[in-house]
Amino acid sequence: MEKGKLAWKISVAGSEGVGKSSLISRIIYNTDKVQGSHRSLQKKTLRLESNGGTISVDLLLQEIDITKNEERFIAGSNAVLVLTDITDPASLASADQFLRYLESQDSARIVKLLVTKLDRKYEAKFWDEELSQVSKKYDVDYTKLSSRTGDGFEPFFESLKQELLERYYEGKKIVR
Ligand SMILES: Nc1nc2c(ncn2[C@@H]2O[C@H](COP(=O)(O)OP(=O)(O)O)[C@@H](O)[C@H]2O)c(=O)[nH]1
Ligand SMILES: [Mg+2]
Repeated sequence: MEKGKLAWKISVAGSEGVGKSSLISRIIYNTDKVQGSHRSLQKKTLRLESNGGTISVDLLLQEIDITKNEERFIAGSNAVLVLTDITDPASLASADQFLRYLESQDSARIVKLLVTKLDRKYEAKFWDEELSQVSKKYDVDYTKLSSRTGDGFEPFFESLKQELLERYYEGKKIVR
């Protein structure tokens, strides 16, 4: 039986308008209606089943505008979600630059590329060809989702939680 209280910091990064606030609302409130302010740290408490016990984890979510020199705030993040808006090619260029910056940091944190506004796929300015190039270049997975409709969100969030949990156990060197 496992007990304990953990806190994982998750940075949601991207250029302005990519959907950072909407994704945080989807994670916390299961809606895309934005409730927090830009720089506030928002919290969601999760109860995760693991090793036959339950662990309580506080997710601390913070928004980072990568075009406004806010990179330093990613310090201490367990995961960084880099967002790019499927309708905005400039946001992919910004994401690419930011992924290069993260790579140069050589940290053990989880990094994911998230392609937002999937509900607007008919207005897409890039698709798998461009995305897989970026994904290969920085060795990060990408997921397409919509914070508006929730499409693609649940499987992504489930696997992120599992990966965070695995990193936690690796860190603690607990053999499973
Ligand atoms: N259609 C659609 N619009 C979205 C989605 N996510 C965000 N938006 C819209 O994009 C705009 C910017 O979103 P916001 O979350 O404030 O972006 P931020 O500047 O990165 O925090 C707002 O008008 C949102 O309603 C989505 O999944 N689908
Ligand atoms: Mg915002």
